[in-house]
Amino acid sequence: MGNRKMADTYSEPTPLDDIFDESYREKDGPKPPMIIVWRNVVLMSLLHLGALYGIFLIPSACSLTLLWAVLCFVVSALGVTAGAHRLWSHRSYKASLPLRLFLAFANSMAFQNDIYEWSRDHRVHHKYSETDADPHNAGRGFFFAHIGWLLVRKHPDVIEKGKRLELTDLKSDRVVMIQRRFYKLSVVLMCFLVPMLVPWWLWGESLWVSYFIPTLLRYALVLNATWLVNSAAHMWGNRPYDVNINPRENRFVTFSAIDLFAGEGFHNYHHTFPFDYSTSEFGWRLNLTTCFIDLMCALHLASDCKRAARDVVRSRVQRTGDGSHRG
Ligand code: ST9
Ligand code: ZN
Ligand code: ZN
Repeated sequence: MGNRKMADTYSEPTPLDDIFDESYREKDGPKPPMIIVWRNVVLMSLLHLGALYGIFLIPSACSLTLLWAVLCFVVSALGVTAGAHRLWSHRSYKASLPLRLFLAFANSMAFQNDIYEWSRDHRVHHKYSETDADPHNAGRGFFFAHIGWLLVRKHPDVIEKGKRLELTDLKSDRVVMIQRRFYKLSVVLMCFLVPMLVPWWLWGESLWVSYFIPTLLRYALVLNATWLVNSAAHMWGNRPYDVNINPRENRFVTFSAIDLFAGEGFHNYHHTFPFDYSTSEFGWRLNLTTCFIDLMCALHLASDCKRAARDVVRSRVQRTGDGSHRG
């Protein structure tokens, strides 16, 4: 099949600004004070209270509404994993215009900052992991890496180093720049109006239930699943590919099951080979995003999937792994 052929084409990593920079040193002296952004604290608290309330409403929802919530979850997750992450942050495959448009709308449904900002922060995260220049530096603890970083002003090094990143590929992608320009409007439409109005319009669900389940609860779940990769996957688990870095393979951490299902739980592999479109060496196993990209390749909507060569992975496992690799 065409898609398998493309997926098996092993390629060299693209020279992107997402490679760990060992030369960076944190500045000496006291750390800058932490400035809390109270607006974000209030909004995030309200979102999570609304999502909790949504859980209690589940028994009163139509089954179609619950199915719709799952569909919105999957679409928003793909906007993050296949879109902002594997396509735009790492350029691990190429996507046609229709696919990029779909992924941009799906990304707005996930409401995690626009693609440009997400990818810039993510490249700086890979390049300066676990340092002051990492936006969600896991060295500052679970809470900071998970949500705390969105509740305080950024460390100046994140901005300083981020401004030096090579981002011309993002700037020259019209889909990325148009999504950035109309970001607020696209979020109102995709994250709030569409998830809320479809169940009400098509099968008569109450607006109340539609607001709390497919909208707020689904949004909060996708956010937390994503944040777990920054927190849990940087703290707990094995390091079969590189024991010298913090990101882990946390397949046994139960609460990251969603990330594993999406194919983003293989985080030690991903930080070692960030250009690999599959973020894992195990193909479709626990990797819905890879299934999706392969399907897109089969439909000729995606191409040029990059993979780490098997022998390179194997020698890396032997050279720097922690011995837990089970090929
Ligand atoms: C969200 C993002 O949730 C989640 C990202 C997660 C990433 C996970 C990755 C893991 C791998 C993928 C796994 C996927 C798994 C999915 C599974 C799904 C099932 N470089 O930002 P400001 C500039 S968002 C260069 O205001 P402050 C900036 O351009 C949630 N420059 O900083 C600006 O300059 P200018 C919803 C940078 O004031 C200036 O600095 N959104 C960089 O410190 C100020 O920028 C929110 O909650 C950079 N890296 O505020 C909103 N960064 O003025 C959150 C900044 O010239 N954001 N600059 O334009 C905010 O409110 C603020 O950003 C802040 C910091 C309060 C956090
Ligand atoms: Zn990444
Ligand atoms: Zn990471």
